Amino acid sequence: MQTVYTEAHRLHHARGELIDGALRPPFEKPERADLVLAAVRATALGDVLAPTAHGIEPLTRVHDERFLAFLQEAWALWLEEHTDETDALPLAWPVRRMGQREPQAIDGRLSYFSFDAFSPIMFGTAEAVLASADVALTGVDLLLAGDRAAFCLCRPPGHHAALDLYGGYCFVNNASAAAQALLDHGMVRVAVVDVDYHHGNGTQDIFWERGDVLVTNLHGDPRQEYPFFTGYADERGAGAGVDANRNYPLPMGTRAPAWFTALDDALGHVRAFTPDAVVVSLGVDTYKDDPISCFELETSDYPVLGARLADLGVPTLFVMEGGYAVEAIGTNVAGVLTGFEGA
Ligand code: OKP
Ligand code: ZN
Repeated sequence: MQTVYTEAHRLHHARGELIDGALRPPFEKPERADLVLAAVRATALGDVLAPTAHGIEPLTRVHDERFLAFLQEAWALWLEEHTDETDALPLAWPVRRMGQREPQAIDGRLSYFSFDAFSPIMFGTAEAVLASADVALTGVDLLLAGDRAAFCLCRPPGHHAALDLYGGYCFVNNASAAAQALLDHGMVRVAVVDVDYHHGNGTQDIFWERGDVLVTNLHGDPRQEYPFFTGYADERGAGAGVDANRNYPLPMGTRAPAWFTALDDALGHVRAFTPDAVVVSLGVDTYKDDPISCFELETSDYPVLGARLADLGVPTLFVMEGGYAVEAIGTNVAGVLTGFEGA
């Protein structure tokens, strides 16, 4: 399979990440993509291509237009009221017992369009975010042209970004934009398999009332894990989307046997859905040594995951999400992809 990648991800490089009450060196950093690219190049996986520009239109299919416009202008607005010595961060949200009107001040608008304080915006964020979406949409083009699979080396990641909310290091939902683009180019049903350690609340939100996109999600139990307020098993979708959302919250310390049991259940639903394509939100923060996650998958488990996905026998788009154990991220991602190819 081919990989889609661009250096533009480097334009997004947080100065610091709000972690445990302090600004610390970020976990979500450019080196992550560099290491995944190096590992892919070290395998015989296939060519690495640059993305082509798809513009904003495919993103308006899954995001609110005001939200997309805000992401484009946020840094300039921040600079009108702040210096460029800090990244732009929200600090006060419209939660329970408050209204939901969009304010005018940049500080208020950052909060209005976000749900946490560890997804900083800086000078190059908007460009990097659009390039990351282009990576996913270029992968879609490869599937539409007949490739069996493609790897979209997206950074920043996307699965936490909802209709009009950014957070969790995510600004635009690359996997959702890709799924929607597949439908917009003639596919009838698309399934998302989100194997990142964290619940893909954004993807769930975007397709919540949709019956043409099945969203399945394995993740840390929201009673213990970020994003804390989504990811319960009883969240099954609404309206036309009832039963087209399947969550598998798993306890901290989950090891391969229990994880693969949940995966097999999710893949059973995918098979029953008879999708025309599968979009895999590929996070490898399920790895035992991930610094911010608490599952116990081993490097040898990732090729098994790839093989199980290949068994579906459906065109498959891999979209990069999380994974913060930099010493292993490349090996683990390459393991999934080569496991898929070898199956
Ligand atoms: C992004 B992706 C709370 C820490 C929250 C942020 C996790 C963002 C994950 N104690 N950490 O899904 O990998
Ligand atoms: Zn994650």
